Amino acid sequence: MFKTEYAAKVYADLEKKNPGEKEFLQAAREITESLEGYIEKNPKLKEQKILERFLEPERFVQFKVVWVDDKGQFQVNRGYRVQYNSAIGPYKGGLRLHPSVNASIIKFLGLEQVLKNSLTTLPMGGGKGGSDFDPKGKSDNEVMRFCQSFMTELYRHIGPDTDVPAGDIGVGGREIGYLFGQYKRIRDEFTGVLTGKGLTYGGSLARTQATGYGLCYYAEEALKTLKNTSFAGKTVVISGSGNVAIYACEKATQLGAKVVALSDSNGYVVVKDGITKEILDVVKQIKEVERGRIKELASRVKGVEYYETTEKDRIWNTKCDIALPCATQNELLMKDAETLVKNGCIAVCEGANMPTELEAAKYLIANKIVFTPAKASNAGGVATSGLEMSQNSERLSWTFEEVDSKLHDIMVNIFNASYKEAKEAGNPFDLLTGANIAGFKKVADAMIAQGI
Ligand code: NDP
Ligand code: 2IT
Repeated sequence: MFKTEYAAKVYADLEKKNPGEKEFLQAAREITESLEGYIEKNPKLKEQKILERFLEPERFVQFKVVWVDDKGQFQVNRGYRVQYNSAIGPYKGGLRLHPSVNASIIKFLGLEQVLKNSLTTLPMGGGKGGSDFDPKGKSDNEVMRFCQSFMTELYRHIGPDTDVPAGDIGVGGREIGYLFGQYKRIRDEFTGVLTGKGLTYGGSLARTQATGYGLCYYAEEALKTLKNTSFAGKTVVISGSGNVAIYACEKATQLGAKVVALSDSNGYVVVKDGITKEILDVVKQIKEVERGRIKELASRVKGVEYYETTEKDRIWNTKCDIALPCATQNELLMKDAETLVKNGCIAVCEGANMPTELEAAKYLIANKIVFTPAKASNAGGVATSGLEMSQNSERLSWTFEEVDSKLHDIMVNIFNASYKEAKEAGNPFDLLTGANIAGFKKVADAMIAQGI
């Protein structure tokens, strides 16, 4: 619900211009609702239509990607890059490869990225891209041919001082390698045009771990401040079993928690005694090396139960103190939020982008659950991408400890910034409003300074 006519009109106009774009409109609504109070107090923002300008992407590119599969058949996919906002630095944000990818998803991710990148305090604007290509079941050569074709179009839109893509769902070290190789060949330039690169060609130590570790650093700070507690001794449920989930599991365990569940898009595993380092090594082998299903953990490790996910049978039914949604958007519904609260859960900390439905997020905040919004608590990945860019620029590489300690400081700073704004806006538990205001302030200021 909007409190001002102005915000209601901005949103209604956006709805008209972007019909049917469910995820984009959801993110835009949430941001507009959070910012309206702040905008009312700063008339200049309204005069210069900063919110309207902020919600409109600077550029949106859609292109054709044709490639040949192992059987010699032609395949056609659709590629995207949204260059959302460059007020505070070159566009920066990941590439997603998943059959569900469409304009709405790319735009919601790009919009979120603008605020997230601002929160990191590093000089990065926001962008996002990807394709409806499905990497599941494809050979390495098929993935390589797709990535080469994708980059053959994308290269003209990006560059180390223009737009720096990275990984997201379906894009990890393998894909970044093929994309980087093709960019280098076309441009004849060895530059830091992508982040998440391999360690032998300009990647940063700790980038692989960064999003999951950063999530736990932020959550630890939030737990301390809002509930005077910590991960130690807590039972944790994590959805997903990809890059973010695996390293969130690793860090939560190091901080003394017991992680009892992980999932993928088919189902979830429950490990009553907790996922030890040894069990997580098996998960890494299945997911990172073999690209298999989480179900296989049950046949390889004793004491692991597997459940197919259904409407009713959901990972969030597993009793826990802390829930870390780390798979995808809108995976935690209102009914899941109710179950979590009923079961005594004290914190929901988002690793994925917009994993919690807006109504569910509001419900959690109203119930004084420590709710940490994605754009703040998953910013560790892109923050470390920013550190990779710094290392590439000075042609040096820093140690794991150096990068990890910078990541930790950045996450604590992001918590403090979002908490300060949440308190000023009237509710210390509303880190969602806090993060939106803290991220927006800097971008709005830079937009005003640079004129139209
Ligand atoms: P991965 O591709 O490594 O893993 C994705 C995981 O989520 C897999 O377990 C996957 O299961 C599951 N998943 C994906 N789509 C769906 C779906 N539609 N329904 C159910 N489960 C799904 O991606 P990441 O771990 O990198 O990304 C996870 C989330 O974190 C995304 O929201 C991403 O935007 C966000 N994020 C990632 C960052 C990064 O640095 N990588 C940084 C910040 C945020 P399956 O294998 O069955 O598809
Ligand atoms: O959503 C995200 O922040 C990412 N997928 C990481 C982006 C990046 O540029 O590292």
